[in-house]
Amino acid sequence: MPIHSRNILRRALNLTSALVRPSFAVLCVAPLCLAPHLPAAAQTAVELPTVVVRPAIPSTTVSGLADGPFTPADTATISGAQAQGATLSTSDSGSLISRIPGGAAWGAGGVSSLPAVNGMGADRVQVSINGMLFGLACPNEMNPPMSFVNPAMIASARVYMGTAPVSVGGDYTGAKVDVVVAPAQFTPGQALTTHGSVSGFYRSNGEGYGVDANVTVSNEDTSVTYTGGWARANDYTAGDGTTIKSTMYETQNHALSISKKVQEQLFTFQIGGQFIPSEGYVNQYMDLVENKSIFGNARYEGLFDWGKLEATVFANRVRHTMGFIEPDKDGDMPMDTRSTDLGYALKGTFGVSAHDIVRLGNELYYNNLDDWWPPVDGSMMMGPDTFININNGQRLRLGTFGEWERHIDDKWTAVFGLRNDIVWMNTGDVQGYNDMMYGQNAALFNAQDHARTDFNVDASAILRYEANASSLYELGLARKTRSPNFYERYAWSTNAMAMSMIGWFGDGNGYVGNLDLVPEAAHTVSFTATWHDPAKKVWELRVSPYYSYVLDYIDADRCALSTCPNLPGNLTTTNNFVYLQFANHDAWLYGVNMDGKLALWDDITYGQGAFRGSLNFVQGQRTDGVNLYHMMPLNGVVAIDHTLGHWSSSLELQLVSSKTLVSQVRNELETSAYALLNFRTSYELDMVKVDFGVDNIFDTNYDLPLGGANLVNYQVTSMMGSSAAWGYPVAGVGRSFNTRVTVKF
Ligand SMILES: [Cu+2]
Repeated sequence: MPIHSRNILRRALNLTSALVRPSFAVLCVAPLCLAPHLPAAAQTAVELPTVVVRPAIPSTTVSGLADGPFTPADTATISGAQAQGATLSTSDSGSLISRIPGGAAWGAGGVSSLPAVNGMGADRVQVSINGMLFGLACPNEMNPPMSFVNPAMIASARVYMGTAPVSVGGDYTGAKVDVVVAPAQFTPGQALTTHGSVSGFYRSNGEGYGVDANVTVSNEDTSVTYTGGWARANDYTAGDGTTIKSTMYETQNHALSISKKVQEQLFTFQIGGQFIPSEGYVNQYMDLVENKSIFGNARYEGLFDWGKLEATVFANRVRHTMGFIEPDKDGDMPMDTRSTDLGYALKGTFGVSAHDIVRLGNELYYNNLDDWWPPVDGSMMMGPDTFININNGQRLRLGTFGEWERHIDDKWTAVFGLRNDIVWMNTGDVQGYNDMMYGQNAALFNAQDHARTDFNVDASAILRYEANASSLYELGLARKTRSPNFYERYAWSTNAMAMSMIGWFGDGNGYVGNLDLVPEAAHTVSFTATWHDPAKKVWELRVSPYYSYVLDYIDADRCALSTCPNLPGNLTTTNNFVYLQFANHDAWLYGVNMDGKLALWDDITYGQGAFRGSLNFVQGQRTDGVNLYHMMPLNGVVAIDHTLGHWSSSLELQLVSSKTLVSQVRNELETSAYALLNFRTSYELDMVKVDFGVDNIFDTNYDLPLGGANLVNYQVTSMMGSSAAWGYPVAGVGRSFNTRVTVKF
């Protein structure tokens, strides 16, 4: 290997692992921005008031070795400081995705939003936390991966868009989110030093409060970090004073990380867990009444003469129970799941010449799921047997890729990659609560073969042209494949109640699986242009249009099976909840994301002021004319950020247009346009920082475009006594005064 490349390799390991504590200024050494690798609390000194997206910084040297995969220009990074700043307003890590270009969040429980990027949401966005993947552990996806970290625990999150290199991952069609928690942090010398922070917060709306803490004990080759937090809130109130029922929550997450550096090798071992004793769901019929998890992962990074080797192994166990949380929902109907995740990932990065990097990798991911509903005492309909929804569901994926990154000259870079993922799925036989109501469905399902094997091929090609120090253009082409999840394939009952228990869409509809589903394959072309002043201090503009054609997009059709409920009305109803079956349909999505900033003034007396703005547009439709579900309407942000001495402040106007293109098969609800004004300020002196903010200053009443249906506040009398009224979206949070105090040590 050329000496030049070797030096870059050395620098890479030193930079990513041997951070020195006192210099917490954002270190940007092209193409690295090191701030994201610092623990969240360590970054408060450089905290920006809100999430600002940092585009990839181009480099004219062989760069990929330094910072893992090639970082396309449309990649978004949420730094630890930004994640911690968001804690003032939210305890929901998934909602942070709504702050990046093209990002949005599907409403769910208070700490369980499902991320969506460029119109692709839920399972289409793959989330890894320190390399760990979390499989499905609930038919409503109440415990999505990002619910296993509190925002303040996030040291960095990087969001790769739809044309990202294949080395980033497989089995997703929308985006990949890489979250880093408690990374290694070394300090000079042999003596152990201790530092960390404790913070507490209070939000007036919903009376939310909680604590976040982290502490690191480290020296030059050893680092031990604990990070964790606890948060709880009551139901929130909308702008018109309505208490939005079933939106309370309580959660705690913890992680302990131990890292050891031995010459040019870094070993990290991490354990952690979660406990959620209660989380209400206004857009589901059930609530989460207990979620417990425990996880462990080990990571190795080493530099060799030939390049870099990275290895990860991990295991998770999740135990989840649903029921009803009084007084908003009552009754007795336990539903249980138990899920295990096991996996490894191996990646070799080879510096084959001064111009070429080759990456080869292999990963295995296994998810096992049991989903069962114990009988309800004294219920004819829900007894006497246990309802088995998924019986020993197994999903095994073996992924292999090769990628070539060529630095053609000072201006041109190309990345080509090819990837294969083989997905094996199977599940055992099932039964209902009783033979009379469920026997026919169960017998039909049990008579069929459940084993499925998908052979998925992904590819990605990226061509970057860095015209000069202030402009960059990048073209991306990719095919990304996702195999169906357990419920899309194996949910088996067409009983109305059972169907209503399945679906992470929050739409109040019922779903049944489809054994004939095939994987969906997104073919995406994207183009990104970034312009900025050469020093990137005065202005920056990024424009990123994209188009995806998705073969066999996994959507749903009205359930027409002879055993489906409410036939034939179910096929034509336009103003009520309906019953659906998962189905493949070709579909397209297109859109454009824009973001930028502009320094307005820089003055000793008045500090620094900057304008920040973003605009996101997406549309999606099946080729048969049915609109795709949960397409975020046109939206944007305009903001002024200001710093002066120890003060930093931000005034932000969030604008969202009306949602009128809605999914006809799901009777998706339209929502109106709205604007929200938010303010926040913080004052930091020595080891203490005080944050204060007001969200939704004018107490505007508005409906969440991706919040689904409010199934709790609005009821109609029915056979069951009362049931959810159709036609009511979920209103967003009204005005809230938020404050947080952080003490560092
Ligand atoms: Cu659940």
